[in-house]
Amino acid sequence: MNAYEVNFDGIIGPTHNYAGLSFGNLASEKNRGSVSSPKAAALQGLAKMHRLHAMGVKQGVLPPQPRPDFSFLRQIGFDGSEEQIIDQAAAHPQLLANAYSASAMWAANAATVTPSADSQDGRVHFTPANLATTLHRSLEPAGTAQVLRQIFANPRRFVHHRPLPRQALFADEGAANHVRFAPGHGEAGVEMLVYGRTAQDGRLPARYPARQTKEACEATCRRHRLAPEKVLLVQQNPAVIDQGVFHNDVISVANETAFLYHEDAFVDTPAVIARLERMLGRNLQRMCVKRTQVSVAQAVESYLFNAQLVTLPAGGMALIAPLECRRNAAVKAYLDSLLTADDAPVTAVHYFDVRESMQNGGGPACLRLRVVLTTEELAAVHPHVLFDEQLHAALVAWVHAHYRETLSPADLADPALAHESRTALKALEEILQLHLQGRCTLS
Ligand code: SUG
Repeated sequence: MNAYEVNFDGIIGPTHNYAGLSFGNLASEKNRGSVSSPKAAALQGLAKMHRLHAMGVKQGVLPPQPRPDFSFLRQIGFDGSEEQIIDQAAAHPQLLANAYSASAMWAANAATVTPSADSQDGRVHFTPANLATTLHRSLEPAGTAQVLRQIFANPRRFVHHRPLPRQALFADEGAANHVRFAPGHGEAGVEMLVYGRTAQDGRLPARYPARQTKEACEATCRRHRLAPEKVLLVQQNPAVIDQGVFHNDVISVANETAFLYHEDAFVDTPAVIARLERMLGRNLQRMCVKRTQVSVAQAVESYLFNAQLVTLPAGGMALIAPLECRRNAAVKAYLDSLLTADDAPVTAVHYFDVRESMQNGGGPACLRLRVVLTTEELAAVHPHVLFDEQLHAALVAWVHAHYRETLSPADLADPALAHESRTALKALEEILQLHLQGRCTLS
């Protein structure tokens, strides 16, 4: 089956800021209160998409969500006009920051997606993540569902599930904890879902939250009609969660049968690898990073595993790594060694500046949602979100027209920001031909 992996990157929204909202995400905590640059952030994201597109990798975009989320602010008791709501909420800066978060940029947490080759009904399945663990991210699922339904509209090809119940037992963070292995994108594969906790087992991180449950993974597999013998549920190592690995994509990444992972990624990592190879019926192209090569702390600092591992149209695989990997001597040495190894599948490493996102704990892989599509499915995608030179130029011009150079936490109290953000999204609706304002009831 002819199929492609399309990377749908979240466009970084005009209210991108550093509010320290994610406990257990070390970068978010460290940069709380820093001044952000929404314009630089969005341009960095677009530059990454542009370069991947130029490399021949299929690329799409997902829009930012309307922020601040006025329906949330009304729900928690602020009322009156838009200005009055912001004025009241400004007395509770943390609540206002939650309403203003541009966190939908991290599209790897938007949804879990199963390609049609893996689902028993031959359709592509989407479950928007409920993101139940953090308040700011729990505001995303309705907007995400609305957008995914518009982009993947044909019910003969695409199935949209509702987010799982927004409750601790079903806490779900989407594709960041979902890893697919297959000999080729279009072939049936094995889906590995990684959880941090389960109601049946007492092993928990001691310090930081485990954001994904086994129960959520099981529910997703049932809904997506995955054959049980093609699913592996794996527990993330609680000790690495406590070192800042809040999603699996901060400690492992796979593409086709290539697997880059840290030896401490899972509870009993060697057993996970052995089971995967049995289920796949073939060997993985293993790139196991030892703690003597790169410690978990260095992995979290550099976001080595939050690289994108992509198949190049001309053959080989490229690793799309954050610049921070080049600056870390141990990580750089490891990546250099990959390129010279005879049997490593990685044929190129490209370093990208996504610093504005990195400072909130989001690397190159966090910024994209992988969707494997056959030629026919790709033809059924809303065409205005598929990346080309024209869309790139339109989005760059749009960012220059609507984004602030800088944003400090105090700026969130300025009602002008809400109006700017809304004007920007209205203009984006025209460019992408999408309806984005559904949840935002501005007076
Ligand atoms: O959920 N940061 C995001 C980063 C998400 C990274 N995604 C993946 N690993 N796939 C999070 O913790 C910080 C927002 C703030 O503090 O202002 C934030 O939400």
